[in-house]
Amino acid sequence: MTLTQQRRLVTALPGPRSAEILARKADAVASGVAHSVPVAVVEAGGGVVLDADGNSLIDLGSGIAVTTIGNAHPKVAAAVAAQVERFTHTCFMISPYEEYIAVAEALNRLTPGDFPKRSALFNSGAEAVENAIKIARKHTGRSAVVAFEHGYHGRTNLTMALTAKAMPYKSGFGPFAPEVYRAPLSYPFRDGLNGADAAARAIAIIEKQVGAAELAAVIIEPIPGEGGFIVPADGFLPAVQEWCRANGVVFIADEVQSGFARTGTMFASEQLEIEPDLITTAKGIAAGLPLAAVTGRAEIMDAAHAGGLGGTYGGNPVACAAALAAIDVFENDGMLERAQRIGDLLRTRLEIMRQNDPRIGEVRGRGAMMAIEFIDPLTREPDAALTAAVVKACIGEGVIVLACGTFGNVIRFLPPLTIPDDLLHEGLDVLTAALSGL
Ligand code: PLZ
Repeated sequence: MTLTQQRRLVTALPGPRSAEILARKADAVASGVAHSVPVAVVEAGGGVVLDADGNSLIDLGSGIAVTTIGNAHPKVAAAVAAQVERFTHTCFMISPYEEYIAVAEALNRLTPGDFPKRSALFNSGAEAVENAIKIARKHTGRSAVVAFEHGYHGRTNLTMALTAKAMPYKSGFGPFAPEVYRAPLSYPFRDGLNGADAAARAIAIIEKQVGAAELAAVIIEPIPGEGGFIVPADGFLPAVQEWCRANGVVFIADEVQSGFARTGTMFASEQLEIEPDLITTAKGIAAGLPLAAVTGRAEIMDAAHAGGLGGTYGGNPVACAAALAAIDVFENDGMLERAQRIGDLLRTRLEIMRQNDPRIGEVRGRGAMMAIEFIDPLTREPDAALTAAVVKACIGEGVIVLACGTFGNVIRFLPPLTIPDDLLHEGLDVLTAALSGL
C-alpha cells in the first residue's frame, strides 16, 4: 500500500483542480450521468481515495461494493499488467483461452450448492441478470418473471423492468420489457411479518397474479443493495425457494452487490440459507475490472443452444486475469474474517449511534454490508432529507458514504476490506458529528 492511509483535506471540495476537471465534465459528459462526490480522482487504495488537489478521502463505499479487496490491489495490478502484455482480446466465442475457463471453474466451486454447475461470463451486472433470465426462459419454456419490491437489477431495458424504483432508474425510459411481475418483499422493520408469513403473502400474490405454469423465474437479491440493505426475516428466502422448486420455477439470486465476501461469507445466500438454481455475480469479482457471471445448475445453464449466449467482450482475458487474482485474495488473504470483523465494528458503533439518536430507526446488514435507516421518530416515516444532508456533510468532511433505499432514507456502509480500523472509526466519528449537527 503506497498511499498514506489518512483523511486529509487541503482544500474545500471540490478543490481548484477538481473544479476545473468537473467543469469539463459538465461540458462533455451527458448530464444524466451524475456524481455524488465532487472530486476528480487520481489514485485510490487501502481505505482512501486521493483527488487532483491532494485531498485524501476515507472510502466507505468501494465504488458501490466493487473494490472489496481494495483499489488497485497489488496482486490484481500485477496480474492485469502481465495479461495485457500477453494478449488483450481474442473473443472467447472465436478462440477460447484458459483464464475464462479458470474463472468459471472457480465460480462453480465457490457458489453455494453441491451439484454440477456451469458458468458464463459477461461484462456487467445487468448483462448477467439479462442472461440469467434468458437461460431460465429457455430451460422452462415459460416467459413470466417475478421480481421483488425494493429490487435493483440494472439499467438495460429488461433489467429496468425488473428494478422497482422509478426515480432515477426508470422515469421516462419506458416502455419496459413485458412479462415482469412484482411481489412484496420481507421488510421486517416496516411490515413486522415473520419469514413464513411474508413468504406466504408473496407466494399468494405470485399464484394469483401470475400463475406457476407461466412463470420461468423468480429473481431476488438476498439482501437488496440499492433498495436499502433490507435483510429479510428468517425463513422468507428458503420458503420462496421451496415454492419455486415445487413448481418448476428457476430461483435466481442476484448477488451482484452482496457477493464475494462482502457479507462475511463468500455469498450472502449461505447465511440466508438458500441454494439458488442460478446466481448472478459482478462488482467484487474482478476488483474493478468489468466482469460478471451467471453460475448455476448444469442442466439449466446448458439449456441454451450453442451460440445462444455470448457477447464480444464477455469474459475478457484482462478482466479474467483480475478476477483470478482477486479470487486468490478472497480465498487466501483472510477476507471473509476481515468482512466479519468490519461488520462487528460497524454494528457496534452504529448501534451506539442509534441508541443516542431516535432518528436512526434501524441498523441492519451483514458483514461489511451494513446500513442505517433514517426516520421521523414520531411517525416512523422515512426521512430522505436528513439522509441527504448527512451524506453531504460527511462528503464535505472527506468521508465517502452512499445513500440508498427505495425511500432514499438509508446510508449504507460498504468499505473496502483493506481499510485500517482507525480510518473506519474516524469515518464513523465524522458521521456521528455530522448527524449531531443536523
Ligand atoms: N444487480 C444487485 O446492485 C448494480 C448500481 C449503480 P451493473 N448496483 C449499482 C447505478 O446506479 O447504476 C447492480 C446491483 C444488483 C445488478 C446490478 C447491475 O450491475 O454492473 O451496474 O450493470
